[in-house]
Amino acid sequence: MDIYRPHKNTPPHWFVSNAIYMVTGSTLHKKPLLNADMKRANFCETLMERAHILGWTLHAWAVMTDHYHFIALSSENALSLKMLIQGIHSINAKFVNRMDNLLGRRVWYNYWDTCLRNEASYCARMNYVLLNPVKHGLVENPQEYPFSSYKYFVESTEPEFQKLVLSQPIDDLHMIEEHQEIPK
Ligand code: NI
Repeated sequence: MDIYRPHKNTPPHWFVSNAIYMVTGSTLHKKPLLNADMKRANFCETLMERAHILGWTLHAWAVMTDHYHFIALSSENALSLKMLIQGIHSINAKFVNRMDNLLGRRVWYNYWDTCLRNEASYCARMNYVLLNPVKHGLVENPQEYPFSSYKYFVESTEPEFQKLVLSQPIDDLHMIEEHQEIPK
């Protein structure tokens, strides 16, 4: 399967203070509603498309069957994050429901976002997102997972940056998944 690429083919840059967000979104009741490749492919395409339209620059993403994570540099208007997420949820839900023949069913439940305050936190979260399909047992090698940015990251960033990100400890980030039950 092809690698999903952001429209603006600029490689992720280093950390920018107070402008990079990590977002985690979950399906309703954490049901594995994105249980087909086409559904996750649609999510990736929609994420690229909407981020491009609203001026957000994607740094990393991973889309699983019941949740997703992404890291992106904000557009000039950080408040457009809500619009970005609502657009993605709505477009993807329609696609998923069309495939399942369940018009109007709620697919996406909510999302949680954090503005990343320092480079250490940024690098650890980049690593966390890139390795998330492995963490959730979907693949053994992150390269094998088409619905994450791992390949894009390896192909479009400098080796030193990759080494830095991939050497970050992620053990203390488990709360990112656990926090998903807290409604926003
Ligand atoms: Ni996860």
